[in-house]
Amino acid sequence: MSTHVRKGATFKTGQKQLLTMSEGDYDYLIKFLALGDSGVGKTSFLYQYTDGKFNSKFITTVGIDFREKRVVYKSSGPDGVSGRGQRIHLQLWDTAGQERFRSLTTAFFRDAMGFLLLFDLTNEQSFLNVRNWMSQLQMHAYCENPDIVLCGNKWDLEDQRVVKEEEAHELAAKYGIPYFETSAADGQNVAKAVEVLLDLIMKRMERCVDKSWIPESAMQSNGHSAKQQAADEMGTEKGKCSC
Ligand SMILES: Nc1nc2c(ncn2[C@@H]2O[C@H](COP(=O)(O)OP(=O)(O)OP(=O)(O)O)[C@@H](O)[C@H]2O)c(=O)[nH]1
Ligand SMILES: [Mg+2]
Repeated sequence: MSTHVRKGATFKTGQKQLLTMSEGDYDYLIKFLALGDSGVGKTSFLYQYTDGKFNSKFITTVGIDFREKRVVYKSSGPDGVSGRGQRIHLQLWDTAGQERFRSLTTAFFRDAMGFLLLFDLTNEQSFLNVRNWMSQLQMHAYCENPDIVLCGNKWDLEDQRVVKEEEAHELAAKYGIPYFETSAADGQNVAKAVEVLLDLIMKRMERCVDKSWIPESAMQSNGHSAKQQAADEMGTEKGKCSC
């Protein structure tokens, strides 16, 4: 049985669309969102990922912004062999870390499929606040256990580092999420963190579709496949996504 629904299917949360398999020149549109305290490097991280550039000047984000990038995702099958590449259009939402924008930025959490949660390795408070950001995610994301990658950023500032690698790994393990030490300045692990998040999303999607257990032959009613319908229904109520 194929693990992919056909183009045109959507995964929704309420009325919002998280992921679209489009008829355009890409197969999937996927929305990620970067969050974390002000100054941890969210804007710099995304700028490094999309443009391979870094700006040392701090221009705080006002409200919300986004960047885009096209990538090709190759899933590996059960035998470890890569399948056909999927063309992914990544929409990367960049939120303001400042408290005064909180109600605006959390309103965008529901629209995102995956999250890059950043803290600053040179700032203890930003690490302590990871717990608060996790609670915010549980409250406002499309389900209670969304896919998240934790990033300890500013890895290049070795002499100013105050957060130990082990304690960051422990915290990530407690939440059951991957952890990477990143640098928006030199690019260390930036692409890797995004790739791992994308992999989690694609695997979640395949599990969601597989869960409908509907054979291809039973599809195609009224222009909508039963499998697609099942996929649409997966995320319609917050917290109900079991995949
Ligand atoms: N050395 C170093 N500096 C960094 C790194 N990432 C960000 N910075 C610097 O840290 C400052 C804040 O970075 P931003 O990317 O603007 O932080 P932000 O998280 O987007 O902040 P808000 O928009 O206020 O939420 C800037 O001066 C960046 O140049 C990094 O990995 N290494
Ligand atoms: Mg910013």
